[in-house]
Amino acid sequence: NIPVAAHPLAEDPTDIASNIKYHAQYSPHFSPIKFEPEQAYFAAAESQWNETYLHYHKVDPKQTYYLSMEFLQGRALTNAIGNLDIQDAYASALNKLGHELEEITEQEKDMALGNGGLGRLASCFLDSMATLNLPAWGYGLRYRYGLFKQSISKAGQEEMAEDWLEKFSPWEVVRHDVVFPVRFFGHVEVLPTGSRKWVGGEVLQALAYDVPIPGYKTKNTNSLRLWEAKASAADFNLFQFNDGQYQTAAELHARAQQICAVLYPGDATEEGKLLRLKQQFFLCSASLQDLIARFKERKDGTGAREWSEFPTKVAVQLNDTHPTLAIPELMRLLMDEEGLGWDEAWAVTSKTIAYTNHTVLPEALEKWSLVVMTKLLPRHVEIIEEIDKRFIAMIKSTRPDLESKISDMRILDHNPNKPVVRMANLCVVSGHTVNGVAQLHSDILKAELFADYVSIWPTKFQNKTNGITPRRWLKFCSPELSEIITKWLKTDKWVTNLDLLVGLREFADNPELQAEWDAAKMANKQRLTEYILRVTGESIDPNSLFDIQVKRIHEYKRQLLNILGAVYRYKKLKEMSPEERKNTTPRTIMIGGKAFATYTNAKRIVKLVDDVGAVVNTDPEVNEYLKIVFVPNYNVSVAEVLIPGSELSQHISTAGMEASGTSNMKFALNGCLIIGTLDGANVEIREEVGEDNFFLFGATADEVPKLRKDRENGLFKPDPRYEEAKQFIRSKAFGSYDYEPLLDSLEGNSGFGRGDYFLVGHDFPAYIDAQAKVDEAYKDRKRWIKMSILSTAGSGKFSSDRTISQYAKEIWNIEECRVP
Ligand code: 26R
Repeated sequence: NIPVAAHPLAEDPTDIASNIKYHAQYSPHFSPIKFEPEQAYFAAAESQWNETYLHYHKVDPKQTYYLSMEFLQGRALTNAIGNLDIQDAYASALNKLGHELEEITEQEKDMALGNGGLGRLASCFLDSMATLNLPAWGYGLRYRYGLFKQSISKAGQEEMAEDWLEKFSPWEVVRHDVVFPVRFFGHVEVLPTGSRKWVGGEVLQALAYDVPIPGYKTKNTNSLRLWEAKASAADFNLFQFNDGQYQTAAELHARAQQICAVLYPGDATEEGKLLRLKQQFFLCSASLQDLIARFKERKDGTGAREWSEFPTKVAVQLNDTHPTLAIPELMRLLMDEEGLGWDEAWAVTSKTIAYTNHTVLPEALEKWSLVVMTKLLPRHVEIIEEIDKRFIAMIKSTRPDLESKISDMRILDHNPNKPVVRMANLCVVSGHTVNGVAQLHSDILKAELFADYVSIWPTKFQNKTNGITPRRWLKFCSPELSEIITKWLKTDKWVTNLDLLVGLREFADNPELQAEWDAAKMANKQRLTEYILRVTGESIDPNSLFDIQVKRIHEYKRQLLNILGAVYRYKKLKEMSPEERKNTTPRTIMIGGKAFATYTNAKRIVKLVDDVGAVVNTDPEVNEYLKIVFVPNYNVSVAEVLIPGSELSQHISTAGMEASGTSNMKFALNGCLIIGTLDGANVEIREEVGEDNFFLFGATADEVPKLRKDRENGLFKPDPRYEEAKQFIRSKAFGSYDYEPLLDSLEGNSGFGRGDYFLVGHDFPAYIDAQAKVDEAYKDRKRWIKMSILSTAGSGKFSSDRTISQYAKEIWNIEECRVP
């Protein structure tokens, strides 16, 4: 008896239900019987989305464009209805139609167009931009296949393509009228006027797909614009076709398809590298053409605007060096297409572009072969060479003291064997602002990586400590805890003003709050227990301490330290009498994360975790006290189950190597205590939650270089407990897989090893001691719950709303533009 009709912006359950019925029947992409609740939401929200666009168009505020090769959006439905604050109405609408909200949300595939921290940060930023009513859009690529799906077999990690578009995504709209040409290869021609023009080569079309980014309880709905590559119909030459040259005609189409086929998988062959460079340029060129068109179209629509006005209307943020080609591409468009001179174009470009660095790992600092780049982008190489030349001239004339540093500081590295373009240098020289992503990281950038530039441009370098959206990462993923917080703070304003969480401190000892807190955490642990059973077949004990490390598998993140600690714990448990075991703190250690397919040591770590788990979990002597589980296919929606159910989480990278970390913030916000090193944002989290509520261990960033030297000079004395743990693995206690190469990487004298570059051996004893403190603290239930409450109470700083407000004020110079 529910009517079938469309109700824009429905809030009433019956209206929502009739919306859903309407779209199930009339939406073009589905057979009439197919049930599509997301479609119904979408149509309702579309009017707000259009209103936002029109409002920005009318007001013409300065707008930010966040250029990123990665966006890790995860699922959209819970977030969408939560932001409209219609969860309850929506759930009861679905009930009227015989469905459960949870079952419906589970249907949605994760939009995983990113690898890890950098991609998820971009998505949290979009959420905050919309919530803060900022005119700010994301630009990215619409990869046909996102991050691979991981499964664990006897052989270890296996990768499969993840087909997120399998049954079409209801969360995107194709804009057939938004298409820009993007050229590759070709050559540069000098026109009679003396100006230069890039011609020839192949021209592909960039087609826009828009994903709506709703703000929390605000009308503002921003856009994430994703580009897809197409060959134009004109290129599909009928004459060639008739000539039987089907191959030639179809080739461009095939090459177009390749560009957005897959998210870059990491290390790659020379061929793969060219494709990555094509992807990067494709994103930059399409996005810049689009935002320039918008700049011209706004105001009076005549296109007659002063170019000097451009930096007062447009801010472009580069998410790491991946979109660096935006710099020479903006220069090219301004000079070759719009007729500006070098100085004018340079003034506009350098006032528009800013760069965020996300890593100091040398292997992740992008360098592109000059030979490859010259073939693909001949005009851009000319421009880069000119920027380089002018930079060197500037140093020589104004800073002769830096003359000896020029070869390190310049953009081109003319190494005779392999000349390269250093993308980070190009960003630092060309951008108006460079920022790191946590205080320690920004300090390291200034003191080391970019030290020479700091003396030229002392005010160019900033810190913007990362943040996470409290909507997805608390309110929606842990409704139980959220309700308790709202009840005790007597307001739900913390959802958009996370600093209000400090108000919980005064109740941290209150037994009533503690009981409610405990119950909410237990409910989340129960949910996690069911999840683990479902995906691994392993039953874990919700009364044990839930200890989680989830992140990409990397040697610097030291999952190996975690598993060596677990092996040591297992060995000690085996040596105990049954009576002694009863006095220990039962633990469930969960480890999850994906390894790059070609990163062999990372894959060995995955295999080791799984092998150790297989032995420990089936050992009747100990498995009441210890379980070790590898959680397969870690992604955003898995994180939404793991993080609320966690009690201890591990952020144990070698100090100085993790730029920030962002899951550390999500765990802390969810009342999970951290065991960690003084690295990345851990430093600031510890400051905020209080040092009594953080299990600290390990060398500090400034100690690391000397420790490495000492190690090289044979001055490292391994702790016997460390030797014992490694020996236990070598004894084949966990199967016959060849762990020698992995264990050798920890030794100083091996062909495989880097002489324990990541200092696992040095930090091991301190780690074991810190873990013993965790065990003790957990035995005192009241104390633990209090620490958990204080962890949440101290997490206010880590809202991405705070981070984005700082970017808006201190880098972009943009203001809110609220849709009335
Ligand atoms: C160039 C290519 C090989 C490449 C290198 C590195 C592609 C992608 C990356 C990902 C890096 C840059 C990344 O994800 N960095 C992470 O950024 C997070 C958000 O700022 C930080 O929290 C995290 O510490 C950092 O590792």
